[in-house]
Amino acid sequence: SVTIRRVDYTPPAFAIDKVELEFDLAPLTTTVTNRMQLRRAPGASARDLVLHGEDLELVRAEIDGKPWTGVQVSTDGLTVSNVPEQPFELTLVTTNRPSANTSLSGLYVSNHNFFTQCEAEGFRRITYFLDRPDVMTTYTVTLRASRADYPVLLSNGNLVETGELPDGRHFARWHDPFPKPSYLFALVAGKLVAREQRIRIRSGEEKLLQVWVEPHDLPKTEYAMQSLVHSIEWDEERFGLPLDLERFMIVAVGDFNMGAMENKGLNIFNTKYVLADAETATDIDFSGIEAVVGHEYFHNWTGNRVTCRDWFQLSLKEGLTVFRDQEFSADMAAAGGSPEAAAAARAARRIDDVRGLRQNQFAEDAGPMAHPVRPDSYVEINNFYTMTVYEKGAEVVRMYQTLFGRDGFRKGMDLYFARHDGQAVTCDDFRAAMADANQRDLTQFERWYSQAGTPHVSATAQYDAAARTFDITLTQGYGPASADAKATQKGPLLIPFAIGLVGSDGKDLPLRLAQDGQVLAEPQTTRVLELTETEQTFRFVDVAEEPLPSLLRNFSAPVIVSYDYTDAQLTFLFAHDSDPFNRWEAGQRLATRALLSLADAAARGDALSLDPEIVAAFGRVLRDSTLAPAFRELALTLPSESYLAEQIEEADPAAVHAARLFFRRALANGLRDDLMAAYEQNRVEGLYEPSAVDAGRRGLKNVALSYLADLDDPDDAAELARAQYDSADNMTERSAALVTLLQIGPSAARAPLDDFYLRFEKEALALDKWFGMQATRRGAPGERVLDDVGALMAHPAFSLKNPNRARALIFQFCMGNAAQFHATDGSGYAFWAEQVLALDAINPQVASRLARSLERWRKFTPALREKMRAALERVAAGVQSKDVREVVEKALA
Ligand code: B3K
Ligand code: ZN
Repeated sequence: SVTIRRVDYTPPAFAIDKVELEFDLAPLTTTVTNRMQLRRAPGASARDLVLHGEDLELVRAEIDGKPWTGVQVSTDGLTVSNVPEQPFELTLVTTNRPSANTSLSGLYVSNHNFFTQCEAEGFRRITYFLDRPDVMTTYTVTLRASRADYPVLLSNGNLVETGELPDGRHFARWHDPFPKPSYLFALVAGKLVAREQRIRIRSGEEKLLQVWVEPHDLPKTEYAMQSLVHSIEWDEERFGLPLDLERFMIVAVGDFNMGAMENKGLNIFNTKYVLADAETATDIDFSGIEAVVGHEYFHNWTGNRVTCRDWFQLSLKEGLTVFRDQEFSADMAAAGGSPEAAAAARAARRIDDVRGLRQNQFAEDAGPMAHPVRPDSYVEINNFYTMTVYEKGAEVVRMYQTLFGRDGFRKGMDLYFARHDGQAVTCDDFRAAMADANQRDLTQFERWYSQAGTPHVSATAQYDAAARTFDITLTQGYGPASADAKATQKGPLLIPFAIGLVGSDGKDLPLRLAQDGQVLAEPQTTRVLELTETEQTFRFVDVAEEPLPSLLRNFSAPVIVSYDYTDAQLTFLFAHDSDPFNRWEAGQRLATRALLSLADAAARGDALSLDPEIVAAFGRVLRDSTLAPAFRELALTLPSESYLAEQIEEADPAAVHAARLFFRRALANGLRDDLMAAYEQNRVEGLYEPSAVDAGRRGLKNVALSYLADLDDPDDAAELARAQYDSADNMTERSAALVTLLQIGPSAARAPLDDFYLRFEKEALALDKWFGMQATRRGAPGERVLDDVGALMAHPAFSLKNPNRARALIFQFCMGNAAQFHATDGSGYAFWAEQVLALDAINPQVASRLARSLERWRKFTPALREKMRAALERVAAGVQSKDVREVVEKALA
């Protein structure tokens, strides 16, 4: 397979002044007529024009209206030889086969309707083109199809003409006035209906918003529409960025490879991120919709108006847009509450985001697929839509805001748009805008883009009572990494390191840094230190008592911090730290340390025990009614088994599972009454609302229920869960009750599981939950959940072709049920290999995601490792796609 390298970038040899596309849509064979106005790029002299194309049938080629015979078709494109010196018109007629397209890339059919997905390189499956993001042009698109079968015909931009054609066909013509790269092209055709809303933006212009779905789903579109309206308002308010088209459309599709796609003016969404009502969607689903609607909408500026020069720059749009959606979600959660409630809601969002980053991105960064935020090479670009590019990329963007403040960040954004609107640019251009707008040299900051691996910062402290000084020494470096990742690690990073000093009364001490020289009018209680050297000491002066440092507040940089806290110190911070993130973090450190030593004991076969002080510390937070329920829920949620395994040199998933279960039981037995009280006090009465406050209460209540189910005697919990299931008027309560019953045991869950199925038989997204909760069920000792998964694969409602369904059952088992997946007999790995190969033949992008669940195989005990290697080798021997091949070859290398 061919490796594409960033250093090999060359500008395109041709420019496309405009393009007109005509589609004669039919499921078996669709004909595309593509008329491009081409010219040589300045300074370019190539005789031949080389276009990308895949799985296309060329019918005809013309230049300036005359047949052109100098064309050569290959498996990945078309070469047009000896094209004219002067600008010319190239017409290409091709056909493709939408209903046979199971890859869901390019033009495909889902439930009898047509959809497209072009990012990253799907447009070349629609027509021959310069399918690269730095070729931007304006599109006029004519869609022709049977009116009866495809009454709705949509594409990017503005609708300019519609009309009738012979034989029951009709057409619609769309024009997008904004030049765009081909990956942002989209069309949709079919039997769809729209929820519509008109809004007036700040300029006074009126805009039409539409959310298109299948007719029976129309009642489930209210929240998506509301989220879109909020997104538009927020981007004008926070960044001064208006909606630039007359209309903005969202379309939902049931078969989709990922979450959603930001096609200009015509976002296409996985139904999962559009459809919701109280009965079928959980609080988490609602907040996912808000985040993804926001994310795709925000791409309109960060991605579409300013796009990427090449795919190595992907984080330019993705890291920035994730950061924007995180800020949007935090602002939405905080809206309307008291300052304290707002701060708590914000903190809960931050904790959630960081937990995801640490659990998944840190593991990626330590494994064989580790790559910098701006990768240096790839075989298949679709494999690089990663946690590193997205989530670590978002942290990198967040660091500019941490360094320069909100206003400084906004200045940088304004300059970025002033310089680059309408262009395809690089991560360096973004960094330069931030640097220039804030008059800062950000040369060193570049390393955040080019170095792979998670930085480690270790801290040591020294208090001098006589001199009243407190010295904190920070040392940065990297942990173990692959040779490729190591090769990128060239020097120290600029790390914004937020710190507070906590006094013996639990309150923050005022901070004065020695190098400041003068007393600040308002002494700060959190200070962002700028760590730039490998080792650096910062001195605080006038420190009245020996403080406890609160390190990396609000997770000010995506690093791992080590400091030699005692359990008592962590317990103190868990009870007092004014920074809610670090308050949560202290609990996580305390739990992680205990869990790792429990896992160690379990692996050795020793008896397990947990210090009652730790249970008591969690009890205090659980009972503290001054803390937001959402925060308490997060504080009570232990690090996942996969996160814990990642902290161990040679992980034994069974031991980790036993440790976590032991810890949960200790909390349940020790805090039974408090958990009961939390359950009772956080019932939410009245009409269901997916607000952050109500969701927080339900979350705490359901986490309490789940602990109660781990009591030695779970009968009370079972009764509560059954009652909750029966009386639930919303999916959050109903699914939490059912998951708890499954945790107690399959027999407790049998009846409600059947009820759930019958109730939601026709609701695809709810049925995904039904599959998912069975795949992630804990399983009694010696029980094989895989047997259930196998049986569910044969269920008439299961289909490997539908990505959501495959993810619900197969991915959930392989990625969300560590103890069962890593069964010592290797059955989980054999199942994985079989499913990766089966999916590979249908949909390489989906297969490749699943393939990644074995990439950390070297981290496990020798016995498991060998079985994993065998499974990887089996896939390597049978793989078809370069997507999966890249993943397994890198894993085995
Ligand atoms: N930009 C798309 C992702 C496309 C993935 C292609 N394999 C969605 C998003 O990040 O908003
Ligand atoms: Zn995105």
